Parts: sequence; structure tokens; C-alpha cells
Amino acid sequence: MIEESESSSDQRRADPDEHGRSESALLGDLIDLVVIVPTYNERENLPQLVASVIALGDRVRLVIVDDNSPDGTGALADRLAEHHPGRIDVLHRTGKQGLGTAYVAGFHHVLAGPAGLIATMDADLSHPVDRLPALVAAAADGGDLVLGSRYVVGGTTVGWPLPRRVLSRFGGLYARTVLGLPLYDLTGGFKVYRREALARLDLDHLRADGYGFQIETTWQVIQNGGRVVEVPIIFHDRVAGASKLSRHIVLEAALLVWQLRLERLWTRVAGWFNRGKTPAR
Ligand SMILES: Nc1nc2c(ncn2[C@@H]2O[C@H](COP(=O)(O)OP(=O)(O)OP(=O)(O)O)[C@@H](O)[C@H]2O)c(=O)[nH]1
Ligand SMILES: [Mg+2]
Repeated sequence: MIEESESSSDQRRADPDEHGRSESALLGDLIDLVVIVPTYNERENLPQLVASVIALGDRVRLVIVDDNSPDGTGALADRLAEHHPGRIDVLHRTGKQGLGTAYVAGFHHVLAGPAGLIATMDADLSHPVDRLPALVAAAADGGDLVLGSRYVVGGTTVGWPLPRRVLSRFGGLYARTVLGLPLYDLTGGFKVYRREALARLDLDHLRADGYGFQIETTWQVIQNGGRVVEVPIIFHDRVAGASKLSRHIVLEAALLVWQLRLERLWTRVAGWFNRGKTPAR
């Protein structure tokens, strides 16, 4: 099931709840949240991100998944973990193995512990930490997966050149159309999963990196009957460090959406043959 924030109560969730508590208080009181941050050469960005996430409350923890960044991000992450005992786990991988497998390593690690909610965020400060409470509130309110969305009312991107804006907009529209989903930001990496929704993902068979990974995880939550909600965010282009976006990531996502759609059609047709009934579209 899917909900879009313009037509839902997501904007209202930014206000104090009926008991007069702010989202930050909700975040501190109610949940164990683990934020997974994949890193590759994010030395300049990581300290600020970690400080802002840690400041959200005692029950918020981080898992940093570093792929042996040549700039020393992994060692920096270890130092930050020492500085905040019990709040940060660092997973070190031997070399750059891609964003998708970094997330999966983080998901397995988190699911071995007690976290109720699991967030994913880029390390490059593009994802606004101050919106994390709004995403968490939407999950606490029944969202199985909450998407930080640049393309619902109240959301936007700041600092991207025109070609990048066009690519992102077109990519979102393309995925939305091919998959037939009423969601506006399928490629973003700022997300909050309810534990049960994450645990139901077929983690070891997710096949893509980058955009494709984001699309496939959201698709699977929906196919599993989960409720997806979009909450507006203002996305800022990275100031420090370099983007890892590649032509491969774009192409992979473009093909993946057709694969997902055809697989579902095939499953339905096969089900029809097995049952001897008319297939649904
Ligand atoms: N562990 C790990 N992290 C990665 C890898 N590739 C990218 N990342 C991290 O994943 C996050 C997203 O990567 P970005 O380079 O920001 O990619 P993007 O957000 O699609 O592109 P920009 O908007 O241009 O920054 C950042 O925190 C990166 O450091 C990888 O192979 N392994
Ligand atoms: Mg980025």
C-alpha cells in the first residue's frame, strides 16, 4: 500500500503531536533507531553527519559501512566510534564493493540486534538530519517504509546543475511509470524502514547499486504488502568530496525497472496457469 505526503498527514507530522511532544522527543522516547551510513572517501563530511545524528537522542545509533576508503574515512569512523562509546559500529570491508552490498552488510548487522527502525543516509550531508524525526514519526504512525522525498510538496533539491536535476526528475518519472507506482522519489537514499519490513526483504538477492538498489528495496516492501509514505526533504548537493554516480548506475536502474515489472507479470501469469484463472494486469 502506498501513501503520498501531499494528500496525507505527513506535513502535520512535523508539528508537535497531540500530547504536545515534538518529533525530537518522540525520537528520543519511543524507539531504537539505527542509521546506516555507507562511506567511500567521506572524510570531510563524516564528522558533521555523525555529530548531528548522535545529537538526536540517546537511542539513536549509527552503523558506518566503509569500503577501505583511500582518504582514511574508515580510520576516522573508528575514532568517532571511540569518542561515542556504544553509539557507533563500524563495518570495514576490504575495498570498494558498491553501495548495494554496503547497505546489505549494514542491514544484516542491524537485524542481528534489537533496532525497531532502520534508516539509511548518505554521508555527504545531502540528506537533512533535521528531517529524520519527521521520517521516524511517519514510521511510528504506521509507515513500513518512509521515503525522504525531494519531489512531493515541500521537498526540493538545492545546488544541483540542470543536467543532474533533469536526470533525477526524469529517472523518477520513468521508474514511477514503468513500475506503475504512485511514488515521486523512488531513487533517493534517505529512508526509514520499520524492522519487520526490512526483515522481509530478500536481502541476498538484491542485485543493484545506487538508484536501482533504492528502487528495488521500495518495490519489494510494496510487493510484500507494506505501506510506503513519502515525507518532503530539501536535498543539498554535496559541498565536499566527490560523487560516485556513474553511467553504469543509471543504466542498471533503467533496465532493472523493466526486469521488476516483467518478473511480477511472469509471477502472475504462472499463478494463473496454476490456478486456471484469468490473470490480473
Ligand atoms: N561503502 C561504500 N559506500 C559507498 C560506495 N559508493 C558510494 N558510497 C557512499 O554512498 C553514499 C552515496 O554516494 P554518493 O557519491 O553521494 O552518490 P549519490 O548521492 O548518488 O551522488 P551525489 O548526489 O552526486 O553525491 C555516500 O555516503 C558515499 O560515500 C561504495 O562502493 N561503498
Ligand atoms: Mg550523494
